[in-house]
Amino acid sequence: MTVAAAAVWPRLEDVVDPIRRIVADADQITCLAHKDADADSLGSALGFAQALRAKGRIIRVVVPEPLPRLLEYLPGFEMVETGGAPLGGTVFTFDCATLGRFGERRAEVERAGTVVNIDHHLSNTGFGTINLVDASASATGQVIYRLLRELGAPISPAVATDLYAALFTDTGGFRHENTTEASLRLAAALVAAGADPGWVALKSYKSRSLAQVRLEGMAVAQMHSEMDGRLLWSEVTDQMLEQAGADMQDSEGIIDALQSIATMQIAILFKEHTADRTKISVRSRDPIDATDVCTPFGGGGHRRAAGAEFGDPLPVAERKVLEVARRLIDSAR
Ligand SMILES: [Mn+2]
Repeated sequence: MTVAAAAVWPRLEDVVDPIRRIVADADQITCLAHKDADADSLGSALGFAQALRAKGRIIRVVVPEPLPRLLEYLPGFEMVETGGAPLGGTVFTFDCATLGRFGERRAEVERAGTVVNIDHHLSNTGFGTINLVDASASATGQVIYRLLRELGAPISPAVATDLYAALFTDTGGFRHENTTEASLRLAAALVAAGADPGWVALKSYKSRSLAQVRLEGMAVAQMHSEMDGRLLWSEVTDQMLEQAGADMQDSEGIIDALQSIATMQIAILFKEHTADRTKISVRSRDPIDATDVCTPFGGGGHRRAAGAEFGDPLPVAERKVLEVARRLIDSAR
């Protein structure tokens, strides 16, 4: 169950002064994206970091392992660290709803002196010292843009490009239901500030490797359809990765093929990370909430896109999740 907690979050104007003080006083600031970082999380972190660097602050950008190499087009990507030095005393987090999103960095976030949690997930648990959560924002990048403007930080073409990529991809190229007047107006402002929409679209959706497309072909070819096509699911196994010459990062995008089918109410991609570690990506259409498929297993996300991680082998995870999905579709009839 998602709880309508949005009203209790402090507003931007209530937290901007404390954030301004934190930025001014910190010896070093670490910008932390979530594991399996997407362009919203990492683009927000990189955009924020570069804007504050321009103000002379010492900033690091850290991502839990592994390095998300598909995002190397984001301006500033060369500053991204995985592993290495521990997080500093002041940590900003981007697009992370729960502490579970930090993977092996979780304990460090819990120990950090000050955590500024910036996000747009309704399900955010408010783990920060300061929480700037706006569930009405289409992307965390949108929240970052407003914050940077309030802080009087410059929006350079590099910052604009990172935030545009965040907004563009979290709205599925301005096709998802979270595309709003505000997000389209922000897109125009970011283009005015130097983002190139054609280039970001090329890098986001038209720069795939052969291995990625081959892997998608395999996953689509063996897709399962149940309940008159309402439930669509497939899997990526270790063996498929080997056959396609791909790695798990290349499975990005397969779920989009599944969710493009007209009858779809729930689409699920099961990913075999290790023999006893499975991850799922879930998409849904009305009246089904994708988070309802994932929260029973400790996952979460948004109404239309969610995920979860299991300490189970692939077949076990499939059995558990498909049971929940079938029940949700049954009760939605
Ligand atoms: Mn996001």
